[in-house]
Amino acid sequence: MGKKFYITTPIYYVNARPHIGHAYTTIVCDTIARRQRMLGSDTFFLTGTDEHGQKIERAAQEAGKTPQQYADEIATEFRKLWQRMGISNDDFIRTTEERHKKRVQELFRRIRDNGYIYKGHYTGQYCFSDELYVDGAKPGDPCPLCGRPTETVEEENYFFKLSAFQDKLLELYANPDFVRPETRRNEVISFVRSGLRDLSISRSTFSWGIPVPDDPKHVIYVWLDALANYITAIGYGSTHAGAQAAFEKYWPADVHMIGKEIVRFHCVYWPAFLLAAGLPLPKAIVAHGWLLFEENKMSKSRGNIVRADSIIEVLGNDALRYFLLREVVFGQDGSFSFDALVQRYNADLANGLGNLASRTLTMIGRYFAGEIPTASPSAVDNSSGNAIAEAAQTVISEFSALFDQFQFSRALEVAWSLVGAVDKYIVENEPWSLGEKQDEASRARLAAVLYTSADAVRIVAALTHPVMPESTARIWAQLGLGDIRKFQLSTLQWGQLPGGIQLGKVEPVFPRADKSTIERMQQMENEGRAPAAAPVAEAQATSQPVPSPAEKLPAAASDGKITIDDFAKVDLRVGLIKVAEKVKGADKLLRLEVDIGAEVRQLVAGIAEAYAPETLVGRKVVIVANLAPRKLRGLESNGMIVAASLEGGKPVLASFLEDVPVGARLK
Ligand code: ME8
Repeated sequence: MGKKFYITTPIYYVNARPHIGHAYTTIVCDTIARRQRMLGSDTFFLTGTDEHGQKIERAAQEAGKTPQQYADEIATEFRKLWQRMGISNDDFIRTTEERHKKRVQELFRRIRDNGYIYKGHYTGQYCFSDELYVDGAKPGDPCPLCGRPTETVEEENYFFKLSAFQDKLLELYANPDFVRPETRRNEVISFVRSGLRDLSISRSTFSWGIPVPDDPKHVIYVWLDALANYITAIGYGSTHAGAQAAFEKYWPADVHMIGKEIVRFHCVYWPAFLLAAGLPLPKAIVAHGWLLFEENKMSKSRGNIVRADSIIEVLGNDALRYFLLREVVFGQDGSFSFDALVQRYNADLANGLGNLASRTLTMIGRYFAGEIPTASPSAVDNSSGNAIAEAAQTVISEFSALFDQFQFSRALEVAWSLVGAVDKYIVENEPWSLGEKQDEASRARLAAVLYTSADAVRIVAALTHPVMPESTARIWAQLGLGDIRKFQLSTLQWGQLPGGIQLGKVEPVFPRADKSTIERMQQMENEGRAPAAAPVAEAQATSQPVPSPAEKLPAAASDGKITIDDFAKVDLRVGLIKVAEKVKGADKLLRLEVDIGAEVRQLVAGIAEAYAPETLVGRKVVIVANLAPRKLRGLESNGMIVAASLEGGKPVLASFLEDVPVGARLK
């Protein structure tokens, strides 16, 4: 094994279900981890959930659950989503696990024994959303991170001597790689230069946390608890020899990947805690920007969330991964929209790499009986082919340099320049015309053209395997190269494609998406529908190539006409809304009682963001009355309310201009 490489995501709060903002960080880390594994590094990739603190305690209370029940449910959602998305994390740490709690107490003891903790009294402002002490603020002042009003906290606390580390921290930031990108580094430097006050690191007015050693009336400040996950998960503070060895091997982390809003905790508090404990510091803290939806940061509190489920079910994991890495300039904020996703998918994947792979392989099938033609020196001796070979070598080195500088979008752009160059090369050399001719020179040129195209496809697949693990594995297998996971990326160079090998079964990897693709994703979003089983993660475990969910597209999108009998199966009725109320803990859902003539039905509808409950009572709507019942948030929903779905997923209820009797059938 080569050098070790340890990378972490933030551990996500369990006050809300995962959305594609969380998926973004996790995908970025997964991609980096996969590349490191391909380069032969002994890689450890950690993610997990942050489960203590007042914010979680309050969210659980609102949901009518104990904090542990609540945390168990949401942590399971995160874990399952990462499995469905094929995320290759080596561990998943939960801060409510015993191993974590004991080791955090050990860290607290060590910092205290080193003289950096003292008891004091805190009166000041606190932001419960960010779990942040806001120094120098007055009652009612907003939180500097999220803008919500702070609350006054007055209690006996343990304090951490953060002020003792000001100079040491500033020395650390002199290393330009420690905090990235530059803008974040400057932000941190100016924050620390403006002066550091000691930090309260315990709370005594609630109990959902890890008890302070020897003083269990206090619980440890949730950020000290959470940040420590990066060392507890790999064995810090354990008495087991194996765990200790893992800690020795993997710590310090090579990259802590975070969103830009938690820079202060990671770049100021975390290194100070480690310095106080006498532990080595992480090598780099890398902060990315936010995914925006409709111009705002995607977040639960704003209610402008898109989940990964609908996208991965309809277009597949790789489409989401490619889109996020290609479309968002890493470090900056980036907008998400279904339109942009589908456009990128079609342009770069369906029409780009997918089309190049399938036309190249289909022609090898047709003209060389599915055997990669041998590229004899005379055959490749044509100048445009040589230009492709040279371009490919340059792409390999540029892609690698850009990728290792976290410039994923540029790296992919560079890789796609090769796809574009080969497309052009194919058009110029017209292999389909060469294929019609039988003379030796034409056959040799045809062999050279198809070999050149196939080797370029191989190179793009190898480079982008960390980004699109499933589809590139399929392309690799179609090229007859076997299991891509066995390929050592550091050896990649032009011309390694062995002539004479037999192609695997050639199938399209990225079928074109059409208008209905967006509608289907939006519809799933609106319904807040949990995805069906987990076909992708399960299929991955087998040795068979994974059929991409996108392959289902043509069937669903085929001109798909139904007969009048099919339509007659849908029982559409006029309903009168009698009761409408919000569903606790679900931003999008309303519970409705709807009179459909013969009976009053309970329905759960994803329309809470578009309609206030009180505006719905007395309104006539259209109901699908014969849908099988299903449960949403524990409530049985008997039927579906019909609505138009607008851009961004906003529902608009179907209604009538004339008066219609309740229970009337629509046909
Ligand atoms: O902050 N765009 O957890 P959290 C991009 N528990 N990334 C986003 C995003 C968006 N719109 N929304 C969330 C916490 N993220 C703490 C961390 S670490 C010791 C403790 C990603 O659930 C991004 O990585 O609020 C961000 O930093 C993280 O989720 C915040 O997750």
